Amino acid sequence: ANGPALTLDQIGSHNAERIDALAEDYAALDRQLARRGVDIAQVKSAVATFSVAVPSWGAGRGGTRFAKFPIPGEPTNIHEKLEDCGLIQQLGQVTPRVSPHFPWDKVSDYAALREEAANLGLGFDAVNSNTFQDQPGQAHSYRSGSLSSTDADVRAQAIDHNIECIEIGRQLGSRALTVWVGDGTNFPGQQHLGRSLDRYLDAAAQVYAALPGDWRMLLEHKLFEPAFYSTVISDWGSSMMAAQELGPKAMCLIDLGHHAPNVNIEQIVARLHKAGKLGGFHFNDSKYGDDDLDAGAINPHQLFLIFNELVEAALEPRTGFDPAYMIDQSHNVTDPIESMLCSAEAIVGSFAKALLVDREALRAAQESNDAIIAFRALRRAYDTDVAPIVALARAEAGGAIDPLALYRTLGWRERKAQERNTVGLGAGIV
Ligand code: LRH
Ligand code: MN
Ligand code: MN
Repeated sequence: ANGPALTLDQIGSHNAERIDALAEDYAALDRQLARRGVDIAQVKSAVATFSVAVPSWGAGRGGTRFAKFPIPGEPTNIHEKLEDCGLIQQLGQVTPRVSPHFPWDKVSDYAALREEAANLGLGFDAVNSNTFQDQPGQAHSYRSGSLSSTDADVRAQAIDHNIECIEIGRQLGSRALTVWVGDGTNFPGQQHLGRSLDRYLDAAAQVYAALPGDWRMLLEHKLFEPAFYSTVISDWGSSMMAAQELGPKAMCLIDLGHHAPNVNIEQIVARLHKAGKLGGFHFNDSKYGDDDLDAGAINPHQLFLIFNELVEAALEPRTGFDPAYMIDQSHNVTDPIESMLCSAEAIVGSFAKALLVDREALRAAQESNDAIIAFRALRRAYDTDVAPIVALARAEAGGAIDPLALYRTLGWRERKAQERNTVGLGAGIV
């Protein structure tokens, strides 16, 4: 079996060259934060406990409806994807789990796959089902929907697939099923808006019934694409309604790109938390739609505000508050390993910044309706460069002080280009 890609020596000598400068920056930040009444060590230990899962599908180069431009050495199957994710984890030490997608990641022996991942230092996060595409040899088409189809045989096939995903996830040590359906319409009148939701709820309840006791079912809403007039689970309202109807194990998952432009996502976080239904995230960023750009690349302030709500939520936890953090991105122009390293850093950095908010000052300003001081409490935290905290936490966990720089010295893609099959050209999201 393949073991870790990097030797401890490689990381050790990389860090040795950088640790003195990092220690200086950390000490300066320590003094600055101490003046603000913040204990840097506490922030660093909270950062050290944070993790976010990477998507198996994000390890390959993404594409659009128009084209995909593969790179030499990109992974072509789950084994190679795990290898790349293992390297990301070794370098960054914040992404110890992979979220798989089925049937894309289908293999014949899942116990062996779990072991293969473990040898690379990885576990598995939520399993994602796929009833938004037809697969070769499939009995019924999803062209008119899946869990909400008007055809009972199609619904049964979609239910079976989700139950099969749970079964696979069980073998992989996963504890959540993420369900996103592409179901919806392109024309007013195409489907009965109420009845399609009823059919979805009925079918989803059959999937829910197959969940093991300690599992969660994460419902992912999305307002458009591939359906461009209406989708069945279009927004957090429909998602929450469905989660409430299904039961306590059903929770809502927020994919940041699945909203109309300028929607206040941080408020959605607060609302779902209030209802005890905040299940998890697919982190990414977007400018126009479900762009699947790298987390924090377009609107890092929004990412910070979302983490600010998560820190608030943790201070007033509801039953079952334990959101699943996952990345969901499409890397069309970058090396996916580099994108995921940088995105994970942006995500954990936003968390670190949210921890710096002076909550007492914020609360007092909120209570006295002092808008500018309330905003300043947030802005001060957002403006702080937390890189030394994140880098030191990473180095102490065994990762690289500058993961991207170390990755660039490895010649990883060049080596993999010799070993791996070439990816075919063509359109497609993965
Ligand atoms: C849908 C989505 C969903 C899918 C993934 C490939 O847009 O965000 O999470 O499973 O993309
Ligand atoms: Mn998603
Ligand atoms: Mn999406």
